[in-house]
Amino acid sequence: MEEATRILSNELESRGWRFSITPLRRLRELEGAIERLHESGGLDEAFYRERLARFEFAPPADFPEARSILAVAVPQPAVRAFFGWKGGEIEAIVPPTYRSRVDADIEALLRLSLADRGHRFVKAKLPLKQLAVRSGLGAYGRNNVCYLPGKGSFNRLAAFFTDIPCGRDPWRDEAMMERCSRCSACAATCPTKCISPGRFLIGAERCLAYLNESAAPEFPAWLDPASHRCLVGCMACQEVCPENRDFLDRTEDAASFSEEETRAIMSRVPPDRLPAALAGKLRAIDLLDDYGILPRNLRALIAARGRSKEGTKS
Ligand code: B12
Repeated sequence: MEEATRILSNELESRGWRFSITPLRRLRELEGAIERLHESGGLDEAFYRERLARFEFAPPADFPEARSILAVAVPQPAVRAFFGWKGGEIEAIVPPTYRSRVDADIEALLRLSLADRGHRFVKAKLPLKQLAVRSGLGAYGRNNVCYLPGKGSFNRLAAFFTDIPCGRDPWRDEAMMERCSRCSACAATCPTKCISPGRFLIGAERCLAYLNESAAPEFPAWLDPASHRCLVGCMACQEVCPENRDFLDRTEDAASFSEEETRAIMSRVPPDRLPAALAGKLRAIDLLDDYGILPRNLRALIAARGRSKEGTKS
């Protein structure tokens, strides 16, 4: 094993992280798969332009020594935030992998493991699930999320161009977990029915995560108002998945917002006028940069809770 790979193996795997190293020439296949889907009309055009046209299938021009793609998978729990509201509290989940600050931890570790030993790495904007699956880190679930063997799907993915040599090429065909051919729990529970039996790809433009990550002022009229359970994203298809059973109880409490703070968020206090303590709490749940979507999402969450209470009474 190459020295750099051995060091990565020690440093990353001792933390429960997983990684793969793929030769750079596989970039063409990553790009080709997305292009083919796009050209065949398999992707909603607005979704493609907004989310997928940003991939960059080449290392930067100032990195001609790049030889491989390093993919890293880091386990992450969901976090819970509490929002004071009308004398009570609203619980809101921020699903695993929204905590983008872990990217800084990954880069810090790579600096220690690689850069300090004369290697270079540069963050790569690539289709990460495809890379993870095709480089052998995991397999697709029926819900289109990538699962690591024995570790479920609550893993944030990241990729880097590096100059470390690739030993054995790990490339393999795209694979779905065997269990998914006998299970349709995710499709049955998806609140927007974006997982459909006749097609492997989810209808991303209908996914609740797509809707509540967007900047649109309102949710579409067709969306069931009872769907909202998370502050952003959605847990439905992953929560019900038998492969995640052992990882559901790891949710961590991250922040408690007073009613005054909740009302400040809902009334769209401009980000630069947010009190420091409130900004700190939003940072603690990694949503300070996405603050603009929170008033709409919180309002929807509060309304959904109200409805479920009414439902319990009747
Ligand atoms: C755009 C995007 C979204 C969009 C679209 C999601 C989607 N399924 O494409 C929206 C906003 C809806 C979204 C939602 C979520 N996302 Co998102 N998202 C992304 C992003 C930026 C790109 C994903 C992408 O390439 N989509 C395009 C499709 C075409 O890619 P694909 O699904 O891999 O498609 C391949 C397969 O379908 C395969 N294929 C086609 N037919 C068949 C048939 C079979 C049998 C098989 C096996 C394969 C196969 O071919 C395709 C091309 O290779 C990535 C970050 C990144 N840079 O990659 C994060 C990312 C995929 N998201 C992530 C997460 C966690 C989520 C959510 C779970 C968040 C949440 N809790 O709400 C949800 C999950 C929704 C879902 N069920 O997929 C994680 C996934 C981590 C993981 N372990 O898999 C990523 C990698 C972010 C990260 N840094 O970790 N996301």
